[in-house]
Amino acid sequence: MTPRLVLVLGDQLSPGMAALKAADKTRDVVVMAEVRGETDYVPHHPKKIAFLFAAMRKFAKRLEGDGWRVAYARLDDPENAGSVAGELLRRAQEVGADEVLATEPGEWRLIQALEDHPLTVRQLEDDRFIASHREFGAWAEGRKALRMEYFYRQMRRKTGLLMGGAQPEGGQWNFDHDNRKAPPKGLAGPVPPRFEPDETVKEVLDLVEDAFGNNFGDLRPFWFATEPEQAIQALDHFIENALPSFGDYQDAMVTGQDFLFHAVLSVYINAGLLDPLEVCRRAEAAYRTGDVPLNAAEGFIRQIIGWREYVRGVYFLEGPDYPTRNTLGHTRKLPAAYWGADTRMRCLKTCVGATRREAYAHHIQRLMVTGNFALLAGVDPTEVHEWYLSVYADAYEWVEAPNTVGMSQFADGGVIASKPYVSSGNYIAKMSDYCKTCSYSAKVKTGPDACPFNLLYWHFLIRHKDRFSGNPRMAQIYRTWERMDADKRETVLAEADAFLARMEAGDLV
Ligand code: FAD
Ligand code: DLZ
Ligand code: SF4
Repeated sequence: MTPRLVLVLGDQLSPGMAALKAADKTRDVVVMAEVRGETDYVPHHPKKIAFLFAAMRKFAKRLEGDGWRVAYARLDDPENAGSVAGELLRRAQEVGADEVLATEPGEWRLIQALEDHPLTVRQLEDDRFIASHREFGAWAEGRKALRMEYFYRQMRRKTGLLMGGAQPEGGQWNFDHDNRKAPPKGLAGPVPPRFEPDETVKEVLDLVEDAFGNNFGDLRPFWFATEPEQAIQALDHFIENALPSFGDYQDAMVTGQDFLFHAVLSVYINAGLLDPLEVCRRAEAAYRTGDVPLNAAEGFIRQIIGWREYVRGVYFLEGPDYPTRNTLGHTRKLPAAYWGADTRMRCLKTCVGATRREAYAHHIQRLMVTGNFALLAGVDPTEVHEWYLSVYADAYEWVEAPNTVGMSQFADGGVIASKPYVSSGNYIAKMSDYCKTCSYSAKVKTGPDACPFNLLYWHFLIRHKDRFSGNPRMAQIYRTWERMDADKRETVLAEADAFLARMEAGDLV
């Protein structure tokens, strides 16, 4: 029988992928490829590229050990066709195939490339998720607003996670009010396990250093897990050492603590090294044995079966134009500080520094520091989107775009967020220790020492007054503005304009 090709992408490293399940190892040939088309569509962090290449090479070896024929292209293979579509064509000619089995990619760009491909490509739904496209579509159908909380409850019922019969464990669906504590002095979390590079990883590190050494981000030290057994070790370590405090300090930000009590597992879950449901079952088991409090287990499980599934549903429901939306009409260029240029804003400097070192920042750093600042400053959301897609090791468009374009930049006009996630310096001062060493002051509202977040907060709200003043959840904020002295209001807006002008001129701000 004519062989078929079985496409396995860099973030499809699970043995149970739909395309592999549908294929026949005695007949078909698996195609995997390190290609410029994927490494260069945005300038990915070198750690992200190294992680994927190393994990891909190890996955390919396992498939071979399992009896599959694998046609694997390394980045420096002279015959490398340079793109996923090109590699499929090349391999089809090599083995005489004219049909491809693929698992649907997590990005419209690639879905389109497979649809337009000259070979016949069957794209099978990626069933590593709890909700199928059809299920999410049915849930969304006819709803005025797609609020995560209601979808999450459906996922709890479906999976049975933290359920006591038909009722949620502890009598409540959501324990968020017990979470989000401000960090006490000296708060420190456990460090995730670090995996020493083996020969495969070392070889990839050298390649990535040569080929992507100029990309933003530190390649070394490289310590990510690159195979499932290591990722399981990272999961066990998290559940034992960090999960018990996960809920309490989920929103805290502490200098020198890049990870606090976060899982640092998205990089593995999104590439297929860990199964999301299995991760949740282990967290639930730790709650049932009394090792983890309910607010922590529930908070963590909600992120995975709630937020993660929900943002994916939105990405596919909204369609290919979603990442380019710009409802607020923002056009400013992304400030150079996002690529490591010096800034006096300690919070921004710290979060970009962690991003550069680790290809990681936790949710509140992404949302309330880098995201918040870009939104307040009116940065073009497409530039913001491309930055997040580049710099984080866990970033693929299906999960990154709804979080950035939707949740963080409100560029989708409120599909995901019911109001924009903006705050003045107060929030960062409360939830972090960054302001203590900043050359601005979060307590100061105007003048040379005023925290830029304080100035830009009002600037944003006034720029978009027509859109937001009618939002019942924001009415109180606008009333506060109206009560402010007229001279002060004028000063705030003039100083915000001056700050933005200095930033655009490349001054140190
Ligand atoms: P934890 O905080 O420990 O959470 C546990 C798990 O829950 C994560 O591993 C992840 O699988 C899941 N999760 C938590 N929040 C979300 C969320 N909002 N959306 C989807 N899954 C979630 N997450 C990505 O996986 N890839 C991205 O490219 C990405 N881009 C983001 C961009 C912005 C602007 C924002 C605000 C958030 C983004 N997130 C993204 C969501 C979140 O910040 C990361 O999932 C989280 O920081 C990963 O670190 P962790 O594993 O330590 O997560
Ligand atoms: C992110 C990425 C990178 C940097 N490189 C590759 C690659 O060389 N080969 C590959 O198959 N996949 C890579 N990926 C992951 C893809 O970009 C990802 O599959 C799509 O963005 C869809 O999620
Ligand atoms: Fe950031 Fe403002 Fe605090 Fe400085 S004072 S760290 S700019 S929030």
